[in-house]
Parts: sequence; structure tokens; C-alpha cells
Amino acid sequence: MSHVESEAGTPDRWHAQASTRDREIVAASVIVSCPGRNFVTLKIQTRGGVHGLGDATLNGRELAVAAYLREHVAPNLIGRDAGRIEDIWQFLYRGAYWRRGPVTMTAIAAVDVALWDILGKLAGMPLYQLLGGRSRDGALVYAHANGRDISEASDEVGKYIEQGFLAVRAQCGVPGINKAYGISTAGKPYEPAESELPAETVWNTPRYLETAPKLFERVRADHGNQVELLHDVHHRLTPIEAARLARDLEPYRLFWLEDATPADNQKCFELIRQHSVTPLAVGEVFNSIWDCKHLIEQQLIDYIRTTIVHGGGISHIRRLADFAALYQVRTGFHGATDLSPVCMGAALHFDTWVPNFGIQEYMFHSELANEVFPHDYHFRDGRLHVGDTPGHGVDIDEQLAARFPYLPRQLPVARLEDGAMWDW
Ligand code: CS2
Ligand code: MG
Repeated sequence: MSHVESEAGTPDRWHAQASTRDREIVAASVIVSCPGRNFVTLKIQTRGGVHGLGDATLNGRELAVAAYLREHVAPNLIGRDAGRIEDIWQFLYRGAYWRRGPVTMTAIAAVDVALWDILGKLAGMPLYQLLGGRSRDGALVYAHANGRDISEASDEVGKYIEQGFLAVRAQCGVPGINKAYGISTAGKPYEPAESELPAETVWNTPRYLETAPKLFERVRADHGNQVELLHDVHHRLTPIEAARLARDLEPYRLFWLEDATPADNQKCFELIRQHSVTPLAVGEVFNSIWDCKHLIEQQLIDYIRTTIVHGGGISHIRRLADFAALYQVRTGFHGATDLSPVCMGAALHFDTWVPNFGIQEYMFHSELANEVFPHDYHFRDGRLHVGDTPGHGVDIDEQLAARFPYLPRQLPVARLEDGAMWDW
């Protein structure tokens, strides 16, 4: 190893038990498992017998990240000091040469989170304490209500309110569209990656623009103004269409309107902002601060959704959150079922610390997934609460995980009725 390190084996100033020798990385393994859906998990082990986990799941592209980790990352970790979290992050980011992108940043994230997990275990501290301690006693979360039509969706909002949720995302079918975004099949949790090759769905914007305001008019009529309501457009509108929808939804006071238009061109959000005060959220498909710098510094959004697993891990998302705080933009991490409980655990510790927290998405993992990934976070009073287990509080049952081999699955695509590709 070229970098200078203190005499191997001698206790460092910062922690008597964790000598540099104990912290030496001796193994890095990639676990691909499909307990109901595919997950990729990186496990890093130190010579002193401590292991850390990082989520590396990228829905529909899981094997790309698994290969990146196995072929290009793991060999570079062996022999390094697990305590040098920032240096390893910089090595993997600058050393990749081909910078950024969802695969690279998800792989870096998995390493980063696993190393923060190890640090917590070595320090005997939960992750939120390592970051700076609690800013709140629990992370406000939102559940996903959906229905084939407006009344079914509103009924499901009611169910989540009864379960104690203070915030609910509502999505409903659109007349004439067979697979509108976010609508689960008959009572099953919503899982978009349902087939080996992308399912082709059809989209119709005018019908959607007519339906969405009616959905929220009904939900407010059924459930009043207390509950926080959210909605995900899922990248499907042009900027002016998004501006119209944001304005049409103003009477229903949404907590946020998400992914109203694709954000490749961040300036597009200026058009939405000119026409509406509906709060805007974006970022689950981003993987670095550079994807949202203009959006944040021009205050074109209110919540940034880029999450730990796809955004380079805790070390990068901490920078992003601090930058966002300068512009009073708050976090609203992506938290769909295709982000594993390992990501949820790390995200919740981050949510517990971060001063400019907004809300945390919380789609329930299956019982099986929760068995594969035992964890200590729990839902209470509309919030998710982390435990005080050192690290991020999530582990993996490798034997159980091995019983569920990878299943080839990809996300759907969307086409307009004339056959042209659109954004799913
Ligand atoms: C959605 C996600 O949760 C959300 O906000 O955008 O369900 C998204 O469709 C999936 O994570 C894609 O894998
Ligand atoms: Mg979304």
C-alpha cells in the first residue's frame, strides 16, 4: 500500500481497540439475492472480524453493479484501512476516471455505507451519532396509496391514515390507460420490475392531466386537510404541462409534486416555478450533486430525493444535503422497495441526523426481505425510528439469502399512443 500508515498493530489515537491492523480490509463479497425481488449487497470484512454492509441495488441493472463491484472495486479494497472512508471514496471516484453515472455511484455508495457501518461498530456508536447526533426523534415517512380508479385510491389513503401515517402518496389509474404508473395489481405491493424484458406500457398525458386534480379533490373531500399528500408524476410531462398540473393542484395543498418533468435539463424547472407554488421534489434518478446543483442554487425545487444507495453513499449525500441546506432545500429520500433494508437503515440514520430533513419514502419490504435483512428500525406514530445498534443496524442472513437466486427483471418502458417512446 503506497499510503503512509501508523505502525501496523499499534492502537491508533482515536480508538484503542481498533488498531490499523484490525481495520485492514481482508474480504469484500457481493451477495445477489431475490427474496421477492432482487437485491445486491456488498459485505466488507476486516482483519479484526468486524463486517459492514452496503446496498448496491439498482433496479433492473443489478448485475451491472454486482460486476462493477466484483471486477473493479473489491480487488482495490483488500489491504486498505477500513477507517479511511474519505480516501477510499476519493480513490473510487477519481480513480474510476469515467466519472459518475448510476452504476459507478451505486457501487461507490455500497462501499461507503459498508465502511460507515464498520466505523460505527468499531466506535460502538449508531450511525446517526457518528454523523453528529440526533436532530429529531423519528423520521416522518410517507406510504404509497394507489387504486385502479379515484375512489379505490382514496379508500387506500384512508387505510394508511388509520395505520397512523401522517403523509401518504396517492396515485390512481387513468381512464383508457392500461398500466398507469404506480398502480399495483390486485392488492399486491407495487413492484414495477415485473418481467425479464421491459413491459411496454402506453401513456396519454391529456387524460392524466384531467384525472390527477380530480383524485386530490376527492382525497381532500374524503380525508380532510390534515394528512400530507404527495404525488409522483414520474417524469411524464413537458415543463408547461407540469406547470399546469402544479397550478391545478394548488387548492389541494400537496406536500410535494414529484418528478414533474425529466430533469436532464435542470433549467426546465424554471418554467414550472414561474406558474405555481406547489412544492416540487426531484432526484431519485440522480447520482451526484452535479445532477441537481442548478436546481438547488436557483431554488427550483423544495426537496431533493437523491438517496444514499444511488448517490455515492453517506459521504457524498452528506455534501449534497449541506449544499441544499444553504438554499433551504430539504431531503426527501427515495425509499421504494427496490432499495434494500440496508439502504433504508442507513437512510434513516441520516434522516435522524440531517438538519434539513423533509420526509422519507417508506414502501414496505416483503416479510421475506425483512427476514433476509434483519434490522432494528421500526414504525411508530407516523415516523420511522432507528435503534442504537452500532452502525446502521441492518444485517444479512447469508444462508437464507442464498436460497433466493437472482431473477432477471427489468423496468417497464412507456410509449405514446402513436408508438413514440416516452418516459416511464
Ligand atoms: C418511484 C419508484 O418510489 C418512487 O417515487 O419513482 O417506485 C421508482 O419507480 C422505482 O424505484 C424504480 O425502480
Ligand atoms: Mg418517484
